[in-house]
Amino acid sequence: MPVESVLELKGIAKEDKRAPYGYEISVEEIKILHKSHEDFPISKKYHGPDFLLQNRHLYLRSRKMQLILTIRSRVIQLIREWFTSRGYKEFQSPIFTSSAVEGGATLFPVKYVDGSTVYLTQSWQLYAEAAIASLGKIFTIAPSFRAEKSRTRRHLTEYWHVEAEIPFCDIEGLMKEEEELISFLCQNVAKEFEKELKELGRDPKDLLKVKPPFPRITYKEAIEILQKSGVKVKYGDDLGADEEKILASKFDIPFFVMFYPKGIKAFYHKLHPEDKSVTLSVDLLAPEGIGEIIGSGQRCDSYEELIERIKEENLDPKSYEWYLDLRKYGSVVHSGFGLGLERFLMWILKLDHIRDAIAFPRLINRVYP
Ligand code: NSS
Repeated sequence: MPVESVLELKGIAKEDKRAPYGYEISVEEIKILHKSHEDFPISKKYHGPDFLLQNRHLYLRSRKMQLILTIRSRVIQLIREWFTSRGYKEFQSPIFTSSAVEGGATLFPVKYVDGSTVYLTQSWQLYAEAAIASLGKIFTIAPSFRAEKSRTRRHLTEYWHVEAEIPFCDIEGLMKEEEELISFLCQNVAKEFEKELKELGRDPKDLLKVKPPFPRITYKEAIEILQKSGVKVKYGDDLGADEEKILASKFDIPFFVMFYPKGIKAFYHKLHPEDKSVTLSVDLLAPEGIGEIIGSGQRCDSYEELIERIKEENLDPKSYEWYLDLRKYGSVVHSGFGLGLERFLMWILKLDHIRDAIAFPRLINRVYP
């Protein structure tokens, strides 16, 4: 029968250590359910990444994709378990939005039914900040969209975003939640998928090491470390994939980078009370050169400070009127984070490229199949 044909076999299953899955069937009866065409495009010979992406619908059947997508499915279950067991409610925000969360450069415009332009969401955050006043602490697992022009190993144009928003929580409390969630996921994946992780080239012991507290450095210290390593960066520069890679090679568990200057972080971050030139922002970077997996921070909760920041960033206060209202009525200290699911999987499963952390990757040059 051609490869990929579907057969129903009847017989006796016997344990056999030599068999790849530990059992062999001595077949007594065969029924052909489907005879495949002869020309299944994927064979044992080497295929380049473009060919496999073009045939992604069939490549999903490979052992590698099967392992990755199985663990991905379990990770999503574990995330829901972690949040709900801690009293978070699951909350959904719209995908069509009228304004930017993470800056205008990566917005995807969509022609709306009334002829106006709307955008695909970059993050649920602004809506989540409205919802916490009603629901308390909340989370979501939803797609986010970024028109990233950068062709790197860690950017998708559509990715799954695990986000949380927490009232009465400052940056300290926020980092505790993040390190506990990440450790919980690493511990459970390491224990449940020992064999599968090894097959993917990840030693489960690497993940068992991931326990709170995670190391912390400030943005300023990060710049000093980079300068000492000979990288040409100066205070105030954003950390790109290359800089993060160098930083991330110095740690073997995830670590926090705190207090980025306001010029390189979104308008919604609260300014540091002792140094208004930096924000109460914190990113979580994964080791082994992966870099940022979480972006997060304490939110600006003062009406006056927020409107000043919106103007400073040359944004239109009119588009953010409803968001400003949240600082007029019952504003509380609050914080939140966003974890890129595929970035996280890329790290824990030791994948070379983010595209393999999702079934049908959307990249700058690919939306087929
Ligand atoms: O832009 S982020 O750093 N932060 C936010 O969107 C906040 N508004 C989240 C929040 O506080 N609720 O993105 C968060 C994470 C980032 O750390 C990456 O892990 C992931 O989202 N991310 C991406 N993953 C894959 N591809 C692309 N293009 C991408 N952009 C961000």
